[in-house]
Amino acid sequence: MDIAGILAQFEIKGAVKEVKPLGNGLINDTYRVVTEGELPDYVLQGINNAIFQDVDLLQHNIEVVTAHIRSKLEAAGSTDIDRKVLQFVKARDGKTYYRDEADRYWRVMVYIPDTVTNEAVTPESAYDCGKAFGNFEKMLVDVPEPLGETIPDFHNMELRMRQLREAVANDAAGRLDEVRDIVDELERDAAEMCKAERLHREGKLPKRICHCDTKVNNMLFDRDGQVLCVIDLDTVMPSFIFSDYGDFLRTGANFTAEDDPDLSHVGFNEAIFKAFTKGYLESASEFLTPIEVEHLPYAVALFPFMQCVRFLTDYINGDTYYKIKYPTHNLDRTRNQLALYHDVRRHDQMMADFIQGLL
Ligand code: GN1
Ligand code: MG
Repeated sequence: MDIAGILAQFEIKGAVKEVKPLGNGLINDTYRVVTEGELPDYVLQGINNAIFQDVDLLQHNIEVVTAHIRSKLEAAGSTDIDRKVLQFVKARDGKTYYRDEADRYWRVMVYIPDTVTNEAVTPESAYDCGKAFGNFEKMLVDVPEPLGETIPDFHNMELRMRQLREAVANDAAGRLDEVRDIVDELERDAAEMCKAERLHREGKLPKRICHCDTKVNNMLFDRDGQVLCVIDLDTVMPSFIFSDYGDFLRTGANFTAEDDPDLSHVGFNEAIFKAFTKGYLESASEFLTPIEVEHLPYAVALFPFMQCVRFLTDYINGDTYYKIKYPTHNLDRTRNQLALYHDVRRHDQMMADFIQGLL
């Protein structure tokens, strides 16, 4: 891969000293481009266009969102704005991405220096994360133009069930026998978990601009632990707010990583749930409708359930979507998320009571 040739397509300043891998996303390939001297470093990303098939739409969404956030920060008199919103570097043709001869897509952002990313959440940071993601949604309630779905029906539970059923019907990797009990278990709760789509069809649940990948490692913190900004904007699209609220807790409030094969480590962390929910509602309650608030505990259960369905579908299909490190990686992830789902359900009443108490 001709990294130097790709970088030459972008209007970057300074001589490149080193290019090294950055982060641990499961989808895109990300590198830090270190430049000589005082000039800024950059982040180079190869966009996974098997997953994000409409790169033009993807980058359009991101441009609209970052410009809107920037204008909100300016209007609020915020300082240090370049560290609070991502800035994309234009390619020679004026676009914010470049397509190489091999039909791979690339983009470049300015690297925000002196930042820290975290893989784990503490009750203290969970409160700030809740505020930050609530605030992110709040800034985007009035985006000036409609955004597209960068992955159509990304968090549509009905679609995810259809994909699972299709995988089961095909059994492409011959793995179905091994996981049939898990499929049956998921089927038992599937109708209940598809409630959001029903409420939406009945006109009771709106779609809003959401981040849709609200993991703590998709936020940048400064060296004092303050949240600076939300990153990884590929999945910013219209969705139910459950996406942001529920998916954060799926990873943040699990006592262990989503792929820990030791299920005795898996469990729902009440302290993190409470702190995150408090922060989230402090910034989001002014625009949320009662039906959205009432279904927040549903959202907490929905995301481990949905992720379990997605990992299992990929396992049955023979690992065509998520990067894996060993053959049963997706199966371990599936079992982990199922265990988390069950533990969350044991907290249904606690969650409802806690949210009621905050209002
Ligand atoms: C993917 O690449 P990463 O880790 O940010 C996935 C999420 C899943 C997550 C599970 C576009 O996100 O939806 O929740 O893996 N992103 C996409 O680890 O499918
Ligand atoms: Mg990420």
